[in-house]
Amino acid sequence: MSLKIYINGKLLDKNEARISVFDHGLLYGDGVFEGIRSYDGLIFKLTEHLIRLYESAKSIGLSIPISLPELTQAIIRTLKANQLKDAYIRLIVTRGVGDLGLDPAKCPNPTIIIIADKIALYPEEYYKNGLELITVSTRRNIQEAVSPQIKSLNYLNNILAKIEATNSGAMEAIMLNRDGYIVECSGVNIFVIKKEQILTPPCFLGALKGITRDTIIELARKEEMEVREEIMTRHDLFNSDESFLTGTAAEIIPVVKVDGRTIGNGKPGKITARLLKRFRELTKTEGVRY
Ligand code: PXG
Repeated sequence: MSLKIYINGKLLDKNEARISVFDHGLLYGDGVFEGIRSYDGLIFKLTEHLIRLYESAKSIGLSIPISLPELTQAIIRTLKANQLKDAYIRLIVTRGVGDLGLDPAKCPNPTIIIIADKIALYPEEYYKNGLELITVSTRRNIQEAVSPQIKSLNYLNNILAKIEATNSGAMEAIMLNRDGYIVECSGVNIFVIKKEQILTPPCFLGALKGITRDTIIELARKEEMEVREEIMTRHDLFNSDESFLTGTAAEIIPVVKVDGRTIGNGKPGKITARLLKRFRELTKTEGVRY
């Protein structure tokens, strides 16, 4: 069975699912997106993802033509049409078709796309052995240009960071803000554990307010652990006891090396493992059923 893709209310075969070359999503990266996961028939943190999508859209002056409940139904329809229980859901809203020219007023109808596919899991060895990170020279977008809170279709900032990391043989890139403080990686948030305190960079420095990040903060506080948003430099990371990355697709991945410095004892830490366990328990019980 060929994958069915939702475009503006229609479910189309993967081979027939096409958008115009005049769509401003393509011409200018003018649009927004979300990446959502479902676990065994439960969509995890769906409302949180949708709220973030509507907020990204509002920020770029894009009015999503259907309501949040309607979009929820469209997602469920797409998941059911593809008989997917464990899925990665890619939601895209572009400015729509216009002519050659930046003016978004030329695009009366936004394009809504929902791709729901099997989730490509990260190799298990990352969770078991941890990842190596490298600091890259590409700085995170500055808020005065395009807010890092907008999940826009222009992800070049993050892609450039990812390319730098790959060229240096690392899986992920640490991105600093223009002042040299740690903010996040190319598509995941970062946490540092020092003396049993769980620390993560505050969003105002330039990190996306990740939904997995928020979930981990909540889980850790429920476990009576101390969690704080903290302004950190590479020095703080080098001298941490544990570190891990969070994101919808990645969940929680331990970090064992940063710029050649071993973190803790070079093995994934105990607190990281405990949080991953709690997180996986939560994904089994919480979510929108379909
Ligand atoms: N930082 C950035 C810059 C992101 O785009 C995260 C952190 C993690 O946030 P969540 O809410 O997922 O915990 C993201 C997340 C994709 C894709 O292909 C999605 C992201 C990043 C890279 C690729 O869908 N989003």
